[in-house]
Amino acid sequence: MSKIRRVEVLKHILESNEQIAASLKALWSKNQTFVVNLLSSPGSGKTTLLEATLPHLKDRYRVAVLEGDLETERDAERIHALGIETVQITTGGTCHLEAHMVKQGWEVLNDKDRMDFLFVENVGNLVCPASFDLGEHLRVVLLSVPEGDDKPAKYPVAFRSAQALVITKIDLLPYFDFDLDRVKEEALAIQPNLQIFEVSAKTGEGIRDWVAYLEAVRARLFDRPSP
Ligand SMILES: Nc1nc2c(ncn2[C@@H]2O[C@H](COP(=O)(O)OP(=O)(O)OP(=O)(O)O)[C@@H](O)[C@H]2O)c(=O)[nH]1
Ligand SMILES: [Mg+2]
Repeated sequence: MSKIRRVEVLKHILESNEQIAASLKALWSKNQTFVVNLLSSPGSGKTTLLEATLPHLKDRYRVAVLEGDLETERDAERIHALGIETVQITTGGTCHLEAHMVKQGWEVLNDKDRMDFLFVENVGNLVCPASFDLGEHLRVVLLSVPEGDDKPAKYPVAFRSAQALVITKIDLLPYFDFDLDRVKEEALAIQPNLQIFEVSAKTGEGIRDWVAYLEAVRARLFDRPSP
């Protein structure tokens, strides 16, 4: 297994984020690479959700991960330990990923034109990443039980722009005053089409439904059955 590659992004001033995102999306769609953008506050469980998800996909699909962080390769090391090709994108202070950064990360993947799934873990932040299209096919917002059940209404942009909400760390429900119904109601008031999942990476609860959803959306999009 090759080592983790690290991309320190350069400023890109020639094309707008929208232009780059649109060209990436066209390319990924042509290659049938299903791209998933995960966004949430720091510590909501993005990397842990990937660690629980990827073992269900990696033997049947070609999978790669782009890890966005301000600093360090810690998340990339965790994914790389699963035997999955990973590129760490360090933004050097920028609180979100932009399409040109993702393009630079994707370009160094060994098998970039032959991926079935590409997961992008955005920088931990529930505000800024929501405003940047990365050309993804699916945007997923995570909300963990310890963060509190009032967050969808307080941070609506992330929830409005996503197609799926994953409520994480549900094994902690007995210890927090977290009203699942309230979260679902508020999130659906902001984005009525949200698909909502309740998962615990710790116990494995809900992971299979989440994985089945990812496979189904990919198959529907590219109009061919899962292998
Ligand atoms: N109890 C419990 N803890 C969890 C679960 N998922 C994640 N955690 C813990 O939450 C902490 C943060 O998880 P990460 O996956 O690193 O969170 P992240 O969203 O990737 O964080 P950033 O990349 O820094 O934004 C870790 O200590 C995890 O072990 C879960 O389902 N249950
Ligand atoms: Mg992480």
